Amino acid sequence: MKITRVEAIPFAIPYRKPLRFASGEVHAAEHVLVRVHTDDGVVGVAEAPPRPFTYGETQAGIITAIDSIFGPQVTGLSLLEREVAHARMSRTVGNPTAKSAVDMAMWDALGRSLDVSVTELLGGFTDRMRVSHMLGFDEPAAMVAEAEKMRDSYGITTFKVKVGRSPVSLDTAVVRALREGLGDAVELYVDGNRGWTAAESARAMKEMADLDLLFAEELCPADDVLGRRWLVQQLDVPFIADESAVTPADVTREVLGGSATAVSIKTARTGFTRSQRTHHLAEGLGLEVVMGNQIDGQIGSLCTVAFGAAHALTSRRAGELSNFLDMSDDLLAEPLTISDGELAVRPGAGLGAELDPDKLRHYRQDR
Ligand code: MUC
Ligand code: MG
Repeated sequence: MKITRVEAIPFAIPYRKPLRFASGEVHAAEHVLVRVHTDDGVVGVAEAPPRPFTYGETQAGIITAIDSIFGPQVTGLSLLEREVAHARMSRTVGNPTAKSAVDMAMWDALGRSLDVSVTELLGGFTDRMRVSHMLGFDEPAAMVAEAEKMRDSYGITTFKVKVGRSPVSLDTAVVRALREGLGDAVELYVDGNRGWTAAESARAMKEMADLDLLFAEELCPADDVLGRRWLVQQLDVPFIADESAVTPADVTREVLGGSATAVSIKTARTGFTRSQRTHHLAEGLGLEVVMGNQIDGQIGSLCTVAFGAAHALTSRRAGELSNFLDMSDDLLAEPLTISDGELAVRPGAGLGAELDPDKLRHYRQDR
């Protein structure tokens, strides 16, 4: 169970439909496949999705960080020494998706070595999660049509609506159209990706007070410390910290500072080892948790559902598990399927992510 090598492979898969939100837009999944090899011939996999507009990481930067820092730090360790790996990688500030992909590929390799699933290793609470679909910026009619398609084709009944545009009426009109078009049976929440000011957020939330929202996420920047605290205090729904709370320490700071009352856990940026810490912290503080999506492909979505299904708190709410539906293809030999609004954990060892070698050959960018 000793790590002999860590590979970081760039690949690119176009999106069928770009996703647009207040902090950026995505047209192609230019991600990094990470493979952790062991001396027993076991290979663990994970996927790092660079989000330059959120964390400053790029595809080339992730590869360099893994090849030159994180890969060498874990090579020679046993898969059972995940806390040593975490301590070594944590010495470097930032680079959350690079570190997380290495961490998750180690857990996958461990599951494969022990012949148990990662969900069982982490906690084994359940084997599936309800799915929340993310709706990117568009006209109200197009966003309603997209939500109806997701409900009718996949049984999805929870939607996260991207907001944060000016004037706020552009977005409040969308949320109203969704509630009127889809009725009371669906769950709706909003994510501003820091696009509004605290005052715009307050105005928008007042305008939407009758729309029965579940949560509000990162409507304004956490750097506007007093404005954000003022906003959060007047809301009657939990306020989710997403990109403002990458590490467990960030979560503590945001929550104790009154700037958030719930947390988004994204395995793409906290792996499994750090996500466990955030989960335990959320449980201790009594926070709602949503399993978020960093616009992951299918391997990343398997990581999210593997972690989310492992605990009661992380599987209570619908998880953001459907962004891969917007991609034109993927690397898995057997594609993920969402039915009756749920995504199941893959049975079998590790994450159950078997890659299609032809697809990897086709989409990889390094040869
Ligand atoms: C989200 O929840 O914000 C958009 C940017 C990112 O890093 O993740 C997505 C979704
Ligand atoms: Mg968010």
